[in-house]
Amino acid sequence: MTASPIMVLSLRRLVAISIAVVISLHYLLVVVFKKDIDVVSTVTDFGGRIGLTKPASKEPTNILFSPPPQFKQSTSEVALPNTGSERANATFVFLCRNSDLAGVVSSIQQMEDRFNRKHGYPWVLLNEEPFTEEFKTRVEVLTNSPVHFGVIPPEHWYQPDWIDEEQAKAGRLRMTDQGIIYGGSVPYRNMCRFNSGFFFHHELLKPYKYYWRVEPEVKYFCDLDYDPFKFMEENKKVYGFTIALLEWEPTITTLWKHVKEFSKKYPEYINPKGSMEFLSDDQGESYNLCHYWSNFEIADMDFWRSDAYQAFFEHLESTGGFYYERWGDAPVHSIAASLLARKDQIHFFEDIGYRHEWIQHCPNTESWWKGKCACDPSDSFDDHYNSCLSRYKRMFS
Ligand SMILES: Nc1nc2c(ncn2[C@@H]2O[C@H](COP(=O)(O)OP(=O)(O)OP(=O)(O)O)[C@@H](O)[C@H]2O)c(=O)[nH]1
Ligand SMILES: *[C@@H]1O[C@H](CO)[C@@H](O)[C@H](O)[C@H]1NC(C)=O
Ligand SMILES: [Mg+2]
Repeated sequence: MTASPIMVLSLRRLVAISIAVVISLHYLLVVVFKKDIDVVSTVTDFGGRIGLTKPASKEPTNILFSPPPQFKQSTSEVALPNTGSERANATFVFLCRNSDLAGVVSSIQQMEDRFNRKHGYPWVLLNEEPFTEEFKTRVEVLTNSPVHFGVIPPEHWYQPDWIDEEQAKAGRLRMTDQGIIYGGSVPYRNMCRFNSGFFFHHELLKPYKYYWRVEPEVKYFCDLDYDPFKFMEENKKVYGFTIALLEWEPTITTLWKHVKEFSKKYPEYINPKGSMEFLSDDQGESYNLCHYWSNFEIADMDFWRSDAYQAFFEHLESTGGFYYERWGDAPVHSIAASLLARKDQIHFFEDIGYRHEWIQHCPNTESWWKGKCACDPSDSFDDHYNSCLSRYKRMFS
C-alpha cells in the first residue's frame, strides 16, 4: 500500500516537530544538569565528608556523560543554608554485627532520606569484632557524612571474670524455661550491659555530646523538618523517646531493690525535680515496669558520663544483675533518667514516626501531614494498654 499525500505531509511535519523537540530538550537538559553540577560542587566546598573523595564536580566535557545519578543524590536539599557550623555536637550511634548488614543498610538509608541528607551528622558504627570490608563499603555509599567504624574494647563487652558463671547459667536456664525472649543468650546480655554502661566511653563517641541510637530494620516514617539534636541542645534536654512501655518483670526481678539501695546510698544524686511518678505508682516502693524503649534514643552522653550516672551504673554492675538476670538497657536508662534528671529534661518526640518490630509510634493529624508520614496514625502504640505514654503525659498536666 502506498502512502497518500496527506500521510506524507503529516509524516514530514512529525519529523520536523520531533527534531524541534529533541533540540529544545537538549538545551533544557544542559541547563538542568549544569545547575545540578554547580550545586554539587558547592556542597563539596563545605565538605560534609571526611576521608572520602567525592566524584569530580568539574564541568564534564560531554553533558551526556555527567556523573551517574547516585552521585547527585544530595543536590537542592543540601544546598539549603545548613552548613557544618549549624550542626549540634552530635552523632548517630549504631551497634551492630556484620550479619546485620541488610537491616543496617535499610535503617541508615531511611535516616538519610528522612533527615540526615539535609544535615550531614556523622555515623558511628560499633561492633565487638571488626566490620568486614563489604560491610563498610555497603554503608559508606549510603551517605555523604563521615562514617566511623569502631571495635568495642573486650572489657566493655564480655561477661567479666568475677561473674559467677554457675549462677549466671542457672539464671539463663530459668529464663529459657519461662520462655523469655533472649532469656538464654549471653551476647544479648553483653549488648544490654554495653548499652547501659559503656558505649558513651568509646573512643569514637568521646568527641560528641548528643547521640541518636539506630538499630537494624527499624522504620522512620516521616520527613523531619527540624533538627532534634538542636532541639535537645537549645532546650537542655537529656533524654528523648518515642515509645514508652512495660518491661517483662522476670527479666529485672531484683533491679528495683538495687535501685532503692542506690537511692539510700547516694541521696545527693537523686534529682528533687525527677520523675518517680513515671516509674512508680506508690512513691517508689515498687517499680511499675514503665520504661522508654531504648532502641530509639536521642540523648545526652554527658548525662551518662556524669558522676551521678556513673555511680548508678557501678552500683548496678556490682550486683552482677546484667548476667544473673537479664536487665535491659531500656529500664536501666529510663530509671536513671527519671531519678537523676529533671522531668522536664525528658522529651517525647511526638513528631518522629518510628517502628521497631512489633511496635510503632505514628504521629497524628498535623505532624502526620507535615512529615509526609508513611504510617497509619490509628496504628500507634500511644494508647495501647501496655503503653506508658499516658503516665509520662500525666506528669505535665
Ligand atoms: N555487635 C553486636 N551487636 C549486637 C549484638 N547483639 C545485638 N546487637 C545490636 O544491638 C542492638 C539491639 O539488639 P537486638 O537484637 O535488636 O535486640 P532487641 O531490639 O531487644 O530485639 P530484636 O530487635 O527484637 O531482636 C541492635 O542494634 C543489634 O544490632 C552482638 O552480639 N554484637
Ligand atoms: C562536644 O561534646 C563533647 C562532650 O561534651 C566535648 O568534649 C567536645 O569538646 C564538644 N565539641 C565541641 C566542638 O563543642
Ligand atoms: Mg532491635
